Amino acid sequence: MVNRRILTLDEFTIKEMRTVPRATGELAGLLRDIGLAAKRVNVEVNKAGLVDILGDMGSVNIQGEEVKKLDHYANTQFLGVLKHGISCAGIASEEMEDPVSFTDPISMNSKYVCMFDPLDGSGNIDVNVSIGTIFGIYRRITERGIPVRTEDFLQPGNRQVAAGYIIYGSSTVLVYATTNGVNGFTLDPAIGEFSLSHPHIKCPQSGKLYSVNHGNFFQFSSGIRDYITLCQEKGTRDGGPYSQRYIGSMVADVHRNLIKGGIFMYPGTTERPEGKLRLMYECNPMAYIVEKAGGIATDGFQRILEKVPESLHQRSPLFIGSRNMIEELSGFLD
Ligand code: AHM
Ligand code: MG
Repeated sequence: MVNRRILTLDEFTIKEMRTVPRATGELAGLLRDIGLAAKRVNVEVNKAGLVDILGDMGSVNIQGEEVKKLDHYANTQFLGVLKHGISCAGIASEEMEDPVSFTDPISMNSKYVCMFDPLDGSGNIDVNVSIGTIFGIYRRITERGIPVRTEDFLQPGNRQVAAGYIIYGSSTVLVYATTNGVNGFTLDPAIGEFSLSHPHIKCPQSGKLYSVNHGNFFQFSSGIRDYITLCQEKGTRDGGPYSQRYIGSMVADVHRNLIKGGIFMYPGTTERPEGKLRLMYECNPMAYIVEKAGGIATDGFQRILEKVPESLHQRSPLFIGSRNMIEELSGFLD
């Protein structure tokens, strides 16, 4: 007997698109392709300890960081699946210096481009800790029928039409947001389908979790240090100290805080005034998702989604999470 209470990712996206007048189904197709690539990456992540895919690939990416094998694999999967799909005109990725535009006639006629962090939290690959993929989808600016160009990718985050992430953790979860809201799907390994498990995700207005790399404490501004101290000393309006949780995979930290309520911070440091996270591949998609769930994302001065990007690989400080917590933090940032 088929369990018809289960709604798969494909069924859900198609159903959702049907509510949009004049929708062509391209976005649903693109999300399906991303889900397919994620399933392939998931298989490799799960057997990473068995085959010799672990460890450093040796090369150094354009951020000056070592590329691990699985990062490379994930990048190749997303690139390959979207290139051969029919709903994407090109992708930009944290792992590639330049965006790739797809030049076959079908792809050139597609209206969307995609930004990817193919495997976030790569430092955790070797040690069996949750890692994830982050993506943001934009409508191209150039007319259809020609290869996409840099300006199609270099758009502010508020131009995203959808964004999402996949977490390869104790279970594999895909969460995506559109103007209609945020929904989460858990991969059912028995049937190989992402099934709706977290409908209408809303970020609690307050929480009791704060996530930050404490090792950088003395490199933060005095305002941030004071806020962290408040979290530890007397907690908040609600009373009681917060609990500190920091996985080191931003996608997993933000996912937990999105569900339970909390704040994630990666501020600028004296060594890295712009912080570590990439605006286009990490901050913008997560900001879009959290805002659609009712939370806030800021760089300390302005909304992440309003930042006008100057380059594809630029970094940005990030403060993201429950509304009341970010509002409380902003008193310390002034
Ligand atoms: P990555 O994309 O190379 O994995 O780096 C981003 C990761 C985030 O997921 C995480 O929050 C952060 O780096 C951890 O950095 P740090 O070790 O400085 O706290
Ligand atoms: Mg990353």
